[in-house]
Order: sequence, then structure tokens, then C-alpha cells
Amino acid sequence: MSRLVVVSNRVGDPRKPAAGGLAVAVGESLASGAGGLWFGWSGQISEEAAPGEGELHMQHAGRSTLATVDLSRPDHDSYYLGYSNQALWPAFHYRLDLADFERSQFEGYKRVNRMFAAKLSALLRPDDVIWVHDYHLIPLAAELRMLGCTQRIGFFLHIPLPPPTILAAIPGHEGLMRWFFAYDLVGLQTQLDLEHFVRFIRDEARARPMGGDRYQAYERTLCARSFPIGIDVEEFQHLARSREAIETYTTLKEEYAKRRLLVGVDRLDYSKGLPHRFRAFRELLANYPENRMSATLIQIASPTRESVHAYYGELDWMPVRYIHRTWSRRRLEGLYRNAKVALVTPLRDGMNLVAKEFIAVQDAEDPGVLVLSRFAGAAEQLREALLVNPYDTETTAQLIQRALRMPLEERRERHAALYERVRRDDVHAWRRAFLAALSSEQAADAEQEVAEGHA
Ligand code: ADQ
Repeated sequence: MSRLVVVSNRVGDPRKPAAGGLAVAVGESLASGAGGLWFGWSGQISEEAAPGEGELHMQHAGRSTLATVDLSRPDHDSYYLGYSNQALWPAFHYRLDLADFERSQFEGYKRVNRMFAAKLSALLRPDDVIWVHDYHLIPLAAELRMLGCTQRIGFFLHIPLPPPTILAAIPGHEGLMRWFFAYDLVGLQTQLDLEHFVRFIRDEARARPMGGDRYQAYERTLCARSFPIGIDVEEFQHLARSREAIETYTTLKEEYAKRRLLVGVDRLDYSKGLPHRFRAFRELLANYPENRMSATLIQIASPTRESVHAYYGELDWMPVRYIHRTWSRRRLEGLYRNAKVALVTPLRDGMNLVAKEFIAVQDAEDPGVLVLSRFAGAAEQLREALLVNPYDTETTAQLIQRALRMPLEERRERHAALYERVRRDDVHAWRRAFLAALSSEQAADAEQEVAEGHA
């Protein structure tokens, strides 16, 4: 049986509960079958190390092994802060205006991928299957191939993939395409991302369709498919029984007994559209006065430098509570369950797991309503949410009002349909689908070799 090797920028400890969806999915894969290896950056920055150098640490966690590498300060700044987060993140979120394509950062990005490939290739076994995650590591397979690696390698992109006209603005995008073709399988979050990817490789790399999601270019064949990521529904529901979740739930329930609670939970990032959300909320209060003295939005945002101030405040009514920190998943659970409405209104998002977490923990008899941006990947699956265009704050306010006034029967119907999908397409289904596709690609290759042998 093959061993699974997972590569991602950050490595979680799969033994720790509540480490988040990806850690759960990865941990589960690594612990099953032949065990596994999880490789990535240690999170440590070394002030002594030279660019392209980094100490490797090996640690055993149950049946899996964690292999992590430190980064030198220049590598961290150019690969992680620089090219990954100031070039690829904004460009892939359709924000070329915010992207900075500095040559030295691009060099650092390639250098770290080369260094990771060198360290990882020494740990590989011939029948390993390798699963690489996200935009930090696009060149990794090409670097591994240069070192002679012939194992199956799959790639999953957690963020959106923009249309070819945006990708074409990235200096060196031809190289980006070649990097993708070093993978056997490229997984994207949505059908839309997949369409963009296929158009990109067909128009720019003249990739030839080979049937069944397979495309050939640069003398290699890859399979491209969408695999919408999900959450661990049971794990999240299980949190509801924790003391912290119950305390949060009860406190908020008492505090907001006479109010209508709306909730937003995001990492503070421009892609999440918080200013637009607050504007829509302000319009809700201005245009539908019945919400004054009653509607309250609790916005939890993991810290960065910006700050947003509450407005419309009165002595006993503060309409926006802006909580500038990371909450534990248990407390989030208690908050989601109290909310009448969740505002998940990113300007652009690969998937958005908050939308799915909110649905997973609602009381089916009296569920809250999800207001979801049509530009979140999740909107492709969660059609029964109230879909909004977050740039249109007036209509968003109208739909928030509709959510607040939605009759019980309609709330139940919408929730039942959404819950069904969140449950079925959970994180385990996502992992199984990706790994099955990666191994069936192996079968497809063998068939092709046989066919070519007969020809
Ligand atoms: P993120 O951009 O981090 O992930 P998201 O999908 O919303 O976005 O996942 C965030 C996770 O962190 C959720 O589990 C949420 O509960 C938690 N979280 C967010 N803000 C928090 C806060 N303030 N306090 C505590 N917890 C918080 C990237 C892509 C997404 C894609 C995921 C998974 O940008 O589009 O859905 O990867 O592929």
C-alpha cells in the first residue's frame, strides 16, 4: 500500500483536537493505511541561516511523521510575505491593483520551493503518493521532477483561480503553467475555477484535451478537476457539548434575548469584504428602522493592523460589536448557534468554511439564515442560502432584512437542503475524492502506456 506524503506551507499536529479542517483531513489520511509523512515550514525563522538553507526537524506523531524546515529571514520575507502573499494571493483574488510582482521575491519563492524539494526528495519512498497544498508551493512538483521524482503528485489550490486575462498579467505566467504540468492531478475548489484553469492552459499553453479531464502539454499529461472542500461536520457538532460552547451560547442568549443577533467570522483580509459588510449593515439600520435598538452584529476578526469602529451606538444598544481577535472553535460554535443570520460576504473566496460551519450547527427546528456572497466558492453548492452581491450594499441590506423576517417554514426548508449538502460533501468526502482521483490517474496512465505499447 502506498504511503501518503502531504506537503503544505504550515504543518499542524494531527493529534491535537480542533486543529481545523485541513489538519483533520490530513491527519486522518496520514494515520490510516501505510501511515504518512507531513512536510512543510516549521513556522520558525532562523536569523543565522543563509538564503536557501534551513534546518530539518523530524517528529513522530502516532503513525505519521512530521518533517518541518526552518526558513532563513530573507527566504521567509521573499517566499512567504513577498511572492506568496503580496503577489499570488492578491492576483488570485482578482486584485491585480494590490499585487506586487517584485523580481527578488519571485526568486525567493523559487529558491524555497527548490530547497523544500531537495529536503523532501531525500525522505521519499518509491511508491509514495504526494499531495501538495496551495499557492505557496506551485513549483514544488517541477522541482521534485528535476531531482528524478517519478511518484504520483497531486496539487490542490485552496484559493480561487481567476480568469486567464488576470493570470496573464502575472509576469512569468508561462512558467506557472509549466509548473502545473509537473503534477498528475490539479484540484480546484469550484467548477468556475476549473473552467478558468482549463481555458488558461488551452489558450496559453495550447494544451491538448485527451478526454476525461485530461490535458497534455510540455510532454506531460495532467488531470484537472474540482473538489469543493468541506468541514468535519461531526467534529464541529461535537464541540457543542464542550463547556466553552455551552457557556458562550448561554451568555449570548441571555445578553441578546431581546435583540436580533447577526454574526460575521473572518480572518481580517481585504478579500473578506468587511467594509462592504458594515456599509450594508448601516443601510439595513437606515432603511429598515424596525431594526434600530434591536439588530446587533457581532463581527469576530482575527487581528491585523486595521481597525473598524462601531457606529450608531446608543447607551444600551451598540449595533456592531467588533471583536478583534481569534476565537476558539468552541466559542464560535456557541456564537453561530445564537445567531439569527450569518453574514458571509467576501468579495472573493476560494470556498469559505464559515458558511458551512454555520449551517452545520443550526437547530433544524428553528434555524438561522445564511446570507452568502455569490463570489464565495461555497455559493456554487449552497444555492439555498440568500445569495448577495457584496458590492451592491443596498440590495445586500434588503436581503439581510429578508433573512431577518424569513418565516419559519422557509427557514426550515432552506436549512434542510443546505445541511444535507454540507453533510454529504464534508471534509472526508473531499479527501477521499481527491485521493481516489490521484490513484485512478495512475490506472489511467497504465492504460495509456498499454495502448501506446499496442499502437
Ligand atoms: P481562509 O481564508 O482562512 O481559508 P475560511 O474557509 O473561512 O477561510 O476558513 C477559516 C477557518 O478559520 C474557519 O474554520 C473559521 O472558523 C476559522 N476562523 C476564521 N476567522 C476566525 C476568527 N476570527 N477566530 C477564530 N476562528 C476563525 C482558505 C481559503 C478559503 C478556503 C479554505 C479551505 O481562503 O477560501 O475555504 O482555505 O480550503
